[in-house]
Amino acid sequence: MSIEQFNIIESTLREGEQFVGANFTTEQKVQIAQALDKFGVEYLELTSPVASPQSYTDCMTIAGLGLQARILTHIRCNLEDAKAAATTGVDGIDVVVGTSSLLRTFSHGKDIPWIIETGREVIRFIQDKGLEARFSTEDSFRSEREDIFRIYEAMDGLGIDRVGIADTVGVATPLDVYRLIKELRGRIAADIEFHGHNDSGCAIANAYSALEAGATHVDTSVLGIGERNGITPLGGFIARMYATNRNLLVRKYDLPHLQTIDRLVADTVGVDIPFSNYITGITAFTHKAGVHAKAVLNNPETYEILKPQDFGLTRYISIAHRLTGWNAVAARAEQLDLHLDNQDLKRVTAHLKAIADHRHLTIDDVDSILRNWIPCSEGKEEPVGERMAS
Ligand code: HCA
Ligand code: CU
Repeated sequence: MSIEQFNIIESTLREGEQFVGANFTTEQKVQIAQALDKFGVEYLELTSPVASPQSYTDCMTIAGLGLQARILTHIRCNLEDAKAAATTGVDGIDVVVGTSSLLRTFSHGKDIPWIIETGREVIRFIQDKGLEARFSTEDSFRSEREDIFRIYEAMDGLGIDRVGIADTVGVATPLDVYRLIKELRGRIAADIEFHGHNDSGCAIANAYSALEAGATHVDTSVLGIGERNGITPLGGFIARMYATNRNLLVRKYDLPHLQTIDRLVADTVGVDIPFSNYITGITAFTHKAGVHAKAVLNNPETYEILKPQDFGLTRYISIAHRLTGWNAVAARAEQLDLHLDNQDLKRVTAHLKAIADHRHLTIDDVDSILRNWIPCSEGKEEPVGERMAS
């Protein structure tokens, strides 16, 4: 399957609820689900209905909204959990079990034959209910390869819809992900999902690598929220796919809606959108150095792989600093409808740089200096420079 067939499994309402600041009310969950559905993600994953009474009713509420996205819930490898999940009206059930020796020893205490036998029972139950079934091995990258292949092959033998590879602790590199998924792709027929944590900063690259190796589904959450520092962020993943092929890979999503979604989730969980956030961070489309500013003014593609207007955003060229250049200052003068010739623009730029070496300069300072600049042509001989602000 080619990379453009990928699906997003948006897990803000499951993994994201495991973020320390997340305590969603039903109304907030509905709002987030609707916003993500408007954006166009293919799936929404919800917290297990057995987590709490509200979690159960929230699954029913969201499954009953009539959204375009398919609704999944996430359970342990356990028939009782599956029975509860099957009564909520969701379209599918994601089953997860720890397969690393650490988790087998210190979490559930079960061995691989137990996992396969119980997994089969749970998946058959889900299939009998006519629901989409997925089976995932938690901490896949610290599990024995042969163990997880045995598990996936057993599940594939049941005709399961999808299996999941989870980098639960964010330890994998893009090459690790590529190799594991490539090998799995050669062994099974089911779709393959990738879920990657971001502890070492590889979550987006790993998700991309998973798709290159033949994965079909990628888990994301808004702003990447989740356990610890979270998982592949929706916006960053979209930026990655856009940068690869904007027309082929992200046209299916409502890109300008991303800023509303990031803002909504940031406000809901009580954090700011980081300045460095993909696409929606305050500096994502800000250019500073004179050399950059000049080139971007001539052709934005020189320093932008993402077009801000595709996301309903605008670029900003910062000029109030010592690295400024006269082309950027010229653009500002034009915005202010001031007519200064190149010689004046160069002089005023030199003046701005000299000031910025001594004190903090603001855009208001720059505007005022530009407005009060006495053009050379008005002066008698040599540069007259800045007029006293009245
Ligand atoms: C969890 C762990 C999980 C599961 C991922 C998956 C992980 O249950 O909190 O179901 O594929 O990171 O392993 O989020
Ligand atoms: Cu996770």
